[in-house]
Amino acid sequence: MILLSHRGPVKYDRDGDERTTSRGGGGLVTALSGLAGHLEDALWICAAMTDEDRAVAAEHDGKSFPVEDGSDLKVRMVEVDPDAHDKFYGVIANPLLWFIQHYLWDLSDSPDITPQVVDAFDNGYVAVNAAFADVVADEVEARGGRALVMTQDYHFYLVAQQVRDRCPDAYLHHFIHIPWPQPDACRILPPTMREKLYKGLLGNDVVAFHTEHYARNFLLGCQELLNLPTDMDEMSVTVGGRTVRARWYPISVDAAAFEEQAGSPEVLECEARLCARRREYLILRVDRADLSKNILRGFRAYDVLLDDHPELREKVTFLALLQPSRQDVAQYQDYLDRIKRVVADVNLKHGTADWQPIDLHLDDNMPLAVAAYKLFDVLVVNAIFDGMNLVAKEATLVNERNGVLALSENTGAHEELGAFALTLYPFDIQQQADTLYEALTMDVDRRQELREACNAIVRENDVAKWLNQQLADARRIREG
Ligand code: GDG
Repeated sequence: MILLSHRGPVKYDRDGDERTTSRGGGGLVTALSGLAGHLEDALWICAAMTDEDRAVAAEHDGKSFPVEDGSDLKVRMVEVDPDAHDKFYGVIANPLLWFIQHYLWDLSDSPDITPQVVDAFDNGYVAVNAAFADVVADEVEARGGRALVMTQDYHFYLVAQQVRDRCPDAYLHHFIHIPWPQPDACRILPPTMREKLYKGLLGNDVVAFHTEHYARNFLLGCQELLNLPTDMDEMSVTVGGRTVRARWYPISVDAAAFEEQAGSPEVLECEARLCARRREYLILRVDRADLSKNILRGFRAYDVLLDDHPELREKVTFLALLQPSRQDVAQYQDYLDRIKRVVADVNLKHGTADWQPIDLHLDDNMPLAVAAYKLFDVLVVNAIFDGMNLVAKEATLVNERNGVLALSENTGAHEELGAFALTLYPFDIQQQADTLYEALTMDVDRRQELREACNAIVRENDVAKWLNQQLADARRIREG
């Protein structure tokens, strides 16, 4: 098996004379890392992100090497021309594609498809995808041309078609971790660009998503934008005499590993600190500081909650653990500033000498996040759109206070957990404030019932099932 994703399972850095190793960030790496090590002869291809990654890659002549974590996993870090990478990543993947797929553009004003964007597409996205497709095809050929390739996410929509041209017997599977939007959203891109992206993906045997809804949107796009014959019962599309299937596999977490982490000394230490300063109620959110996560409206809803229910003052804290993200993209820098401003406003308006209504942390601190998962009374996940949202699943697994999940209807997780959560409508501020109040004041038996139901679903549909179902389908389809 060959895995391809932009970020890999390890990241190398340098601390003085020492080389340091850390796990790559983000939900995708979290989900895949635990699993890939169990697969025999798995190779994970990724981009060399840091100077030290590039040094490690050079030490191995750009070839694969074992990850020193006791598993069988090998990694191949691919060095990309920095200028092409900036265009690929900073102009096209984030923000252009990310914004289209999460419906984030304010279309009266942006995006402008300028010659610079076209250049970034041709000399960034297309070029970087071609470089990775070459590496993947080399590795497939080294395995006799019949490997299983599992490509991840929105960075690599063009890889499959190029690999297929060189390796027609490979089995190509692409999992997309973010929403697939309705066809009209893709009309932001000129036909040349959007057709290239769709056709690239159609080089796969299976294009996979978190939910059936995204899979349908993809097939509708094939129908409406490319005029291809689709079968909505079989969930497939015919292209160049081949059948390409759209499938859905809800991603999840490694329940056992996560519970173990929840009992680690680092987490227990953070937990003690949080307990020492907790008020009666704890509202929590844990997110990358990403525009899709709807952080500003979450704070505005909390402001309304405090206006409507003065009896909650000094009794509740909104703990917001946000990891700064994509600071090379202007919209994300601006978003962080806006977050800080709205937090300052709410704290100034409602705070007292010894009570800060919002406790904002802007850093990368996974032990603190896990400790907070154990302690919340209400978890807020009010994303504008979110492919799945692993935070909702992780928190459900380890919470010890019958905490209530307040979950946006526009997350993939809502398809599985929505029946046992309080649904948030992410643009409706009053509804979110009212729902927070409902969650905070819900009787304990009902809270326990909901938490146990969510917990059972996450345990049943864990990340091993996510991967095994994809592998089983691959076997079935291959054997035909
Ligand atoms: C994308 C899609 C989809 C939390 N605090 C820290 C930290 N975390 C971890 C969480 C969780 C992950 O980050 C976030 O995962 P999400 O799924 O919530 O969100 P995205 O990063 O946007 O992930 C998403 C996912 O891919 C998988 O397919 O569910 O819809 O957008 O695991 O525990 N990680 C680190 N430091 C922290 O402080 N390193």
